[in-house]
Amino acid sequence: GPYASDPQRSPVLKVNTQTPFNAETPSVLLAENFATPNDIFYVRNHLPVPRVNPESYRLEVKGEGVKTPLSLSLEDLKTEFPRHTVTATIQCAGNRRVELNRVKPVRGIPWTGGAIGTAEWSGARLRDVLLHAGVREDKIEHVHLEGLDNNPLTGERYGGSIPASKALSPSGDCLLAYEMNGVDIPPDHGYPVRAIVPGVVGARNVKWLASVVASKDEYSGFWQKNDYKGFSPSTDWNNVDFSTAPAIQELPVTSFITSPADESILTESSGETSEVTLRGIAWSGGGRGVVRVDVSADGGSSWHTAEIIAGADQPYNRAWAWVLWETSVPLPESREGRVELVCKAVDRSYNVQPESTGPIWNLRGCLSNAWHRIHVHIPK
Ligand code: MTE
Ligand code: MO
Repeated sequence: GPYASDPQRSPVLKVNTQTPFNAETPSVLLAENFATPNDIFYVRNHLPVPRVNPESYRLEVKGEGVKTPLSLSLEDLKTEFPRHTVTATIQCAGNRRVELNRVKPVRGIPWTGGAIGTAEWSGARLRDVLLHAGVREDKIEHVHLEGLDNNPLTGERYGGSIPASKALSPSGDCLLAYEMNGVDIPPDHGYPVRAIVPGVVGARNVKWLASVVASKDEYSGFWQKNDYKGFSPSTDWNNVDFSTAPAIQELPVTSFITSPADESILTESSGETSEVTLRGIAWSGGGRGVVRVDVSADGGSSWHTAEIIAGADQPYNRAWAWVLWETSVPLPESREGRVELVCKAVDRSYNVQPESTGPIWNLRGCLSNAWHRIHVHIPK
């Protein structure tokens, strides 16, 4: 079948679907490393993985918005443009979808919290390549990014677009990346070239990149126009009109407790029953960066500010990567039984996470960023 040439994967990944392959990083492993190891980085594929010959690979740079269309080999991309490295977090729009599903059913892969990861990406700047093609900066509004993967039945390719201002901004840090954490990008993550659009939803970080098109118009494909959008909790599948909402680009602030694991039992012997040590991740889109993470062991009556243990020193408005955080919290006096632990983050614009999932419920289960709540059990 069309999936026969999909690559081997790590057994550590938590698989949601095999064909296409969709799997997340077990959330207890997320905060173990600042850069997520490639083999346990979540995979979100809509289609079979295209196997690309690096010798014959070409990236087409074209569209009404460029004076000189380019057809670049992998070698051209590596040798004709300065190599630029960016540490960026990528998150799927549907990460934490299961929490919305508890309110009311939503459509989509039931990601828990592991459809997010951070890597050091290296490649040519998208801006440099567009300038080399003689981009007409004042004539374009969008840059289309289209992949080589296509639907075996219809031939439709995966693609999306980003605002031209993001693609062209020197501080936007968009890449045509050929390396992930210092090695060739693995087949599942877009070999040989993928777009990295820091601070922007995973869906626009197009893998197995075939073309870059400078245009007046937004990309017209399904995943740009009829998916990856947010709606009111009152919008359902009978009344939804996808043309009324803008495509998701920058993601909202989020945080997640990665340890202890949800529903775990704290033990007397490890000294965990008077206080508990929490660890996790926090991130915001648009390069806004996380300035604070608060944790509560009493449902949000009192808060403890966590220590940012990695990622605190990122540049203003270019904080593309997550932070890792840790803190110890005293457990409540009457602490037998089940205790709720909560975290919430604040980003550089002082945006906060919503307290609950109800008011942010949407039919497609995107943008799930409420306070993260877990439960631990304390034996009598
Ligand atoms: N690019 C192509 N060509 N095909 C895809 O299916 N999935 C997108 C994006 N880029 C996709 C793609 C989505 S929805 C996400 S969340 C990210 O890739 C996931 O990137 P990863 O698999 O490297 O984690
Ligand atoms: Mo995604």
